[in-house]
Amino acid sequence: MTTQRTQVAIIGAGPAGLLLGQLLHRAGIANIIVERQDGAYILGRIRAGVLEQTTCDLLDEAGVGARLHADGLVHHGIELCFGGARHRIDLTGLTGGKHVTVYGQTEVTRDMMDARAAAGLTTVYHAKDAALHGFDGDTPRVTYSHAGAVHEIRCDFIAGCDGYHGVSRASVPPAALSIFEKVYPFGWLGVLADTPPVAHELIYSNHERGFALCSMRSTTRTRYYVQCALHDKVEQWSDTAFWDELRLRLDPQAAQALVTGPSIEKSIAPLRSFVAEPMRFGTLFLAGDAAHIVPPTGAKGLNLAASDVRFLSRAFIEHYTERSRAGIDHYSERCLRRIWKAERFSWWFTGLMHRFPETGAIGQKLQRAELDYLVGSTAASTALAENYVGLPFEV
Ligand code: FAS
Ligand code: PHB
Repeated sequence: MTTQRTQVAIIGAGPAGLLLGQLLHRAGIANIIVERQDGAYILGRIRAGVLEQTTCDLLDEAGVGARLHADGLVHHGIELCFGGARHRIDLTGLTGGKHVTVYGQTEVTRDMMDARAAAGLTTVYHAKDAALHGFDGDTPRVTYSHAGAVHEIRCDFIAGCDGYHGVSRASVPPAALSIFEKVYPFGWLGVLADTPPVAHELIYSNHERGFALCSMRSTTRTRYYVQCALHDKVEQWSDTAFWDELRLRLDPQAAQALVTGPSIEKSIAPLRSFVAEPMRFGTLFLAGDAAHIVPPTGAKGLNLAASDVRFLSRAFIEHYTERSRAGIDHYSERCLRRIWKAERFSWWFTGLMHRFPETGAIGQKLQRAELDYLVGSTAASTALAENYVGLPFEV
């Protein structure tokens, strides 16, 4: 067995792990990332598309914001489509000047991978059977197998950035965890296509046939979603079937303007609300999807991962530079205060925009009444807008 020594061992080279590694490196804190897939596989996963300003600020702090500012699309509003018409929510006007940036998670991940490689930092791809040891004490270790050999990393801390299906949360004694979970009775069928966006801003549609979302990655690449049955399989959905269904769920103008084309990616994602508390166990810290999942309606998943990393990187920096444990000791409670507000917003927006057959005709009537109230009330629209652009950090 080979043995390496570092200060922070990071499990997972998704957005949370890469961003944490980059911020620690810039603060002079040594770290190694252990990732079970390879970079191409990670970049092939099509996920988030909307970044909060605080996430963009953190990417700048990490020194990886150049392409984001060059290619990202600044959006000052979103549109809600219901009853055959679209209603704009003026995000910037309602939040005193804030906005969101449309820039795909794939590109965020690529920028961080490139920066990590340029800095010569260690990312072990194809690392199998990662296991966490000794995190209930002060000498945590990570072991993994790679290229037919077993390797060990001795470290001061372990950051579990390995997502919902990762090994980190699974390594915590179940009795030490409180799990909160809600599974939604439908999924999102997503399509990526090299077509021009149907509108300048995102369209969230509540339709009796189901939810639809018109998003984008650039002015020439689009990302669309339709709510689908939980047991649907991608193979059941031809491109034509997808485009026809999307068109049916949009207002006449958008349906007319929709430019279709061959899908370059097509996938179905389940929707759940999930939180594991607490997020710290001795010298193991969970961040991102390893600790929480939101339904993507509110575009919070990636942004919450970034906010966890903001707290965690600052905690480690305080520990090493100021010999302070305040950030470490308060990490979990600080993250969870922000996480639960994003969970609430994502749950509320999902409940408002999707078709829930079990709530019957009155359910749709109540949704329509809330939508009519929302677009007609400055107070209600402001509540949506300030959550969508991202609530301010409390500490
Ligand atoms: P990630 O899951 O991205 O990364 C975890 C990494 O850990 C992966 O690379 C994985 O291979 C690795 N790993 C796992 N187990 C390991 C092990 N045992 N050893 C080593 N490595 C291991 N968010 C939005 O805001 N909008 C969206 O539209 C959206 N769509 C999504 C669609 C899907 C199918 C999924 C799953 C998520 C979606 N999300 C969306 C949320 C998504 O963007 C996450 O919030 C984001 O990827 C979180 O980043 P990480 O916490 O880094 O986790
Ligand atoms: C996306 O572009 O993938 C996207 C945008 C907004 C959401 C969810 C997904 O709420």
